[in-house]
Amino acid sequence: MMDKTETKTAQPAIQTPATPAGLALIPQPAELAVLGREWELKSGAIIAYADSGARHAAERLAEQLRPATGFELPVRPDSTGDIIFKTTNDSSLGEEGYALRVSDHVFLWAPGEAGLFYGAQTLRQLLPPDVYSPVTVSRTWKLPAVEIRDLPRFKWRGLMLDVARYFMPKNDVLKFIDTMAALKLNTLHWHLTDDQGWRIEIKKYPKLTTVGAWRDGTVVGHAEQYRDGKKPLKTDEVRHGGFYTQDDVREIVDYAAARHITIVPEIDMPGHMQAAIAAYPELGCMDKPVAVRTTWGPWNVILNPEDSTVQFCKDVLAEVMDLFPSPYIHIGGDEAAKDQWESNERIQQLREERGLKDMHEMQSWFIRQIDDFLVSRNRRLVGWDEIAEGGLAKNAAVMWWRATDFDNSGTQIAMDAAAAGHDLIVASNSALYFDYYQSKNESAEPLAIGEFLPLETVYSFEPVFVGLDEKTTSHILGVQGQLWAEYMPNLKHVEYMAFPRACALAEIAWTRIEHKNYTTFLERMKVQEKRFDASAVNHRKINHDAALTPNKK
Ligand code: TNX
Repeated sequence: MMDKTETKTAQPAIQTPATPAGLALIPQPAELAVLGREWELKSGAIIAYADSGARHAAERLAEQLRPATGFELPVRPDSTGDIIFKTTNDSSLGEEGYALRVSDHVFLWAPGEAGLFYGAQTLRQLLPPDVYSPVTVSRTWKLPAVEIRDLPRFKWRGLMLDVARYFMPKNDVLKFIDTMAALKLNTLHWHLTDDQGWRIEIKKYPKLTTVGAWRDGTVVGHAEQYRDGKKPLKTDEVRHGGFYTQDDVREIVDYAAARHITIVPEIDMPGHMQAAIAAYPELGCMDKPVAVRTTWGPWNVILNPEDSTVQFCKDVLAEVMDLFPSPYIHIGGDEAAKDQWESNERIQQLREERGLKDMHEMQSWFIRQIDDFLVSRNRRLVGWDEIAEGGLAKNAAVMWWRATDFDNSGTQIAMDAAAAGHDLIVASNSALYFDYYQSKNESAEPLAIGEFLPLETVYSFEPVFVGLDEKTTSHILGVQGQLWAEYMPNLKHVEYMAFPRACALAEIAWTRIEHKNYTTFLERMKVQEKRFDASAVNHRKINHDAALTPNKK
């Protein structure tokens, strides 16, 4: 029963989904047929893997099902069992696709381990939401008999997590990874450094963490009220900080990899570097030392562009590359104000020596040094879209945050980048900035950076928007939601801002446009909210009575 015939006969029966009642899959799969029966997971169930390539996925599912069911669920190398995993060479499923048939047993097949893992995540969603509970729930575990064939639309399905503004303990990061993986997201862009804190141990520069990981206080309330000297800055004077040791990083990277999540580390440069300059003042442009920053917002402190500073960045990145196998290394490049360069005689002299026209060219020069270094180590640079003007290696990727689908104002950035050979990750601040308010009624929400980004705006965002030419479209790797954490002091708060909007993101990233539907999404979210409750993931409750009235929540 486990031969190729089964794989083949599964295919023709399947129709495209209209989200049959009771199935609450997020993201919605490509093809789905409900067979009208039920299957029960019983305490004696055996999980089998038919070949060694299917072993990890089988073990991971057993591990995910044990806590809530309390079942032993032995995992065996076998081609028969109650839940059977098998790798196949069905290339129509792509690198990450899978097929799942639940009939008198569960059969899950895929060309690769990622697909088997995603199939197992779908299987979990077919079970009652209690299956996400970390403690045993005594009940029956029935699921509908179905046939599913599924594969993602985009290969970059990301969330950016900012742990520089507030340190997030290791176990919280692991929990966040679990929540992402259950939604078939596969990229965690980890913003590890910024003006307010340096969060990764670098052996060659110990002061980055002994000094740079700690700040003496945090601005009280909204930073905007102090901007331009409106009021004297008030901080809570509570020391805040923390960092990941290299062992912590390895553990987190492995944990993510086991869940098919690539962690893309970001070391932001040449701006957003005040924490490093606090640790090593010689990296900066000022005569006086600075402290790790205690407030938020764009800022003018910047690295100097000396060769020695470029070398520092390379040394840091060399250690980063030893820890992160990601093909992409993010070097920031955003919001680097040039006033400290403009007003500095030594830097003006450097600019002339290097034959550069202005300080924008100086920034490009800086980023290009780093690009060459990453390329020499077989990695690809990725940076915020400010880097796009700088003549980078063709395979550098651009994180396109100024993407706006409503007025095309950011379109040129993407077209120019694609014309220069760069891939794009759509990280639009008009649709994918999850640090923005979830309600127009700001006083009913926890303090946020500003703006308004309701769930429906996220859901209806189309990353391949009207106005992009074919070449640009072909360069879009995928999409990413941003969790800038200025106003998110802990995981609970990060989760509140992330969910449910990251569920909408998962559907943009995975589901084909013709299968997206906001009405059924909201229905499915009713069950997803129960899954979040069962796994103690904080989330902003959807007001289901008002949810279909746009922008009135
Ligand atoms: C801009 S968009 C930033 C971040 C802030 C964010 C807040 C970008 C590349 N940089 O430094 O945290 O706005 O929304």
